[in-house]
Amino acid sequence: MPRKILVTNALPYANGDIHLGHLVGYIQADIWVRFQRMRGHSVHYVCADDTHGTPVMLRAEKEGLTPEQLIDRVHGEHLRDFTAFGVAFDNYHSTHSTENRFYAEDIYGKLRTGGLIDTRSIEQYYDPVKEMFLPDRFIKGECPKCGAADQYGDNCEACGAAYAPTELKNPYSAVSGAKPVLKTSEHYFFRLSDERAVAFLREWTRGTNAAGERRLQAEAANKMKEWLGEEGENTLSDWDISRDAPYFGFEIPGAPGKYFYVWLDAPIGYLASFRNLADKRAAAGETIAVEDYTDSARAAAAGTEMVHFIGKDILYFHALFWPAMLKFAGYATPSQLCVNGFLTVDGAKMSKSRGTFITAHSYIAQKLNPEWLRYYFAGKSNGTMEDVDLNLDDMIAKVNSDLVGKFVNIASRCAGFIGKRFDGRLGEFDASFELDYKLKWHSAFKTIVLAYEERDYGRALREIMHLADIANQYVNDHKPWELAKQEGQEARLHAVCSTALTMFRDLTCYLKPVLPALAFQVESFLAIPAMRWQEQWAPLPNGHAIQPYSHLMTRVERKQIDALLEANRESLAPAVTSAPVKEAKDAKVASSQQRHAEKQQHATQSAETAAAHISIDDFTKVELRIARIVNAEHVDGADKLIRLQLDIGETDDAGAPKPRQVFAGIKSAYDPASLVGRLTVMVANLAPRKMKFGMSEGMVLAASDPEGQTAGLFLLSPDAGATPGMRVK
Ligand code: B3M
Ligand code: ZN
Repeated sequence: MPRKILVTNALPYANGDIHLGHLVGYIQADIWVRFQRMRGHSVHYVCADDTHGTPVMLRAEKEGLTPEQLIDRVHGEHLRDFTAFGVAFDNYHSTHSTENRFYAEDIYGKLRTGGLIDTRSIEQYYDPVKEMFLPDRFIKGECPKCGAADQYGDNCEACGAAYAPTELKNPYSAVSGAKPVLKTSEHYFFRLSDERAVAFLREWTRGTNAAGERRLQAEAANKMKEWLGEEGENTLSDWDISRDAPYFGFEIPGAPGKYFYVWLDAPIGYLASFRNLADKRAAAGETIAVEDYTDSARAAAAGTEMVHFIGKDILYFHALFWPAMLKFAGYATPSQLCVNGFLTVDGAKMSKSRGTFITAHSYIAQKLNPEWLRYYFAGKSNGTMEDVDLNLDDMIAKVNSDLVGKFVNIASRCAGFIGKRFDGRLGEFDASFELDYKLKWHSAFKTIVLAYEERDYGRALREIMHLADIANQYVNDHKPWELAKQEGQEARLHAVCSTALTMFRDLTCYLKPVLPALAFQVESFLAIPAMRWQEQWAPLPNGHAIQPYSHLMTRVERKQIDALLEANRESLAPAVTSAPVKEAKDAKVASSQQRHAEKQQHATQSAETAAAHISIDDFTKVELRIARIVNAEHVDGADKLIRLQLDIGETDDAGAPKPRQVFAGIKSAYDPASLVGRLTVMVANLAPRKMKFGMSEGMVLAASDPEGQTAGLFLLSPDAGATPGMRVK
């Protein structure tokens, strides 16, 4: 029975760029959606921008835009970035939409009728200059615990303490700089502490999805236990769902001047985007029965599922408020939450000064292949809430060895013969290998399906690469390049290449959820329809005509990654914004922007006094590697240079070693013959330089006295044990 699944990704907030940290969760969801579809299930995949709230309102004001203008622009940018990374939503909508207003009012109205909305007076900080209540993040002051200056109203970044904004010493408004005053106002609350809500959440936590998988990952279920407390206990508090004007959002019906808090209507945006999708499809003559997914009774009858992919920082909203809101408004509740961890880069938090706060757009602008990242993130996903580390050297190694070295290599070694020798037509699958391969394919199939289903993509890829090893072994054993030279081996050559290409097709099919663009290219190269996952294996048919092979994927070079980091490195100079910045009303009070600029200035000054030193970041920009000198020769017409060929472990697309050529000014000290075979250290990421005698692709390191080589020149060598390609740091 095909499953009917509505899949969502968390809605990115409309005041910032999409970065690689976001992409972890989006890529995970997109892979899952593609996998389910290839299995024949029906999936609707929707997302939207999360547009309401104070940050959007203030950001728009700073940029001299209306909130609507800002969110329009950001919507375009976000959609552009997702599309570039192959994250293919069926609909990318907005929470600032008529559909969202409808659902927000409907859900709120039903909760109110059900006795789950309360009003209460609360005291809150108010900015008398800006005439607005201040959210915690917009109040700053000295930490009540450690005294650190400029800390936010909810927690201290210096000592980690959490507190209420009213506990801050010398508080000031981060919006105007004014001293905030306490003011009372009436707020609306969702009564999450109601016994019905608590009982429902306890039961909901224990559920499973239609494939029998637990609704919550183990870590998420544990968090729920912590939040819900022991059976019979009630540890939940009511949730404040209103904000006072001025606020960018939806006004609460019957409550002038009161707005729904952004987090109330944010998840409702899932439903709004879905409804909007259905309306668009209806205009094209296709029906999506929205209520089969949103109405609790109808969803139960239709057996539909609603699966949310989210980051671990927003679990609380999705596991407590959201299901309870839906439940008590008569809506279908989520079938499953798929929660991902945070992204670290090279083992550390993403950092603007290191250039590891990498925006999706910069990655595309630097012309890096988005499928490199999809592959790497997939390999690091195991279906848990653990953080994912993007280790840049590891990513280069994985992509180059798995995708280029193992996978693409199969096609590039065999396709040419089919074109040149057999008029582009395939022959028989190798009969002596068929039974063996079929068994391997079948056992891989089972593992891979299960791994994808559980979002343990790392396991799926390991199994796929195992199958790629089998295919490469087959090609290595039968050596088509040798068969091609031998008399009377035509039929054998034909079978070997055709067999390899069928295996290549199988691998592509398994990789397709992760690498959709590459799979699409392969489908046109092999001249086959869009691949699906079939339980039955059959080879590409004898006589089938394929297209000429053209290059499928290039290797990642470290210098591309370095350029990416460089493009994302925030300079220490005060940031120049092109957008107009409004003057603070009271010029004597430093606005948060000014404070920010001041901080930056301090940083610049200290960077200047330290000019005699470089930072570790500067040093790590230099990519030093162990190199083996595989050839050395005199250069005709050059009296100082020796032409070196240096092996640093790099290979060409066919897997053959590909040494670098470097011209080194060491002729006065070395006889070329004495250099061959020895190890030294090279700078591997120096921009290639065109010299009179050819390209020089790096530099070797040698010591000399400062005056002028009176004492000679001394090439560096590593201690025994170092091997070509090792990084020197
Ligand atoms: N916009 C996440 C954030 O900006 C939030 C997600 C909403 S999902 C309904 O931190
Ligand atoms: Zn502190």
